[in-house]
Amino acid sequence: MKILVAVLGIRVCLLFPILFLFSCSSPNKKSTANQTEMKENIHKVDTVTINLMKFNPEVLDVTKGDTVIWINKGLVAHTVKSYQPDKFYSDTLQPGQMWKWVMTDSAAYYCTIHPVTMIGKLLLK
Ligand SMILES: [Cu+2]
Repeated sequence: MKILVAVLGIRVCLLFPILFLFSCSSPNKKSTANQTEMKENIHKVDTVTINLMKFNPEVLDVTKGDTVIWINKGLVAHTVKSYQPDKFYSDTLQPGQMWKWVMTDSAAYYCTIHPVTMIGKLLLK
């Protein structure tokens, strides 16, 4: 009888580490999958400040799916319009207002109110 109990005890002792290994390996796989999923779903938010009659930065590197927010911190109204027709065109941004666009492609743009001096570029990486 004592031998039987000892054998059972050894089996139980061996069983727990095996169960522990299985329980640990499963979440690790899930975690790796989640991290990959998160990387695909995370997009940056970039800001272009409009001030002193300029877009700052004038040239911005972006990744497809990134959101670009233009914030008018100047004293007068501005717009954000792509040179390429029908790509994007903000409403008039009064001082303090902002406008955003989700990037799908590279684009050069300008302010329709100050087209000579206010020019910017978004370069898709
Ligand atoms: Cu302007």
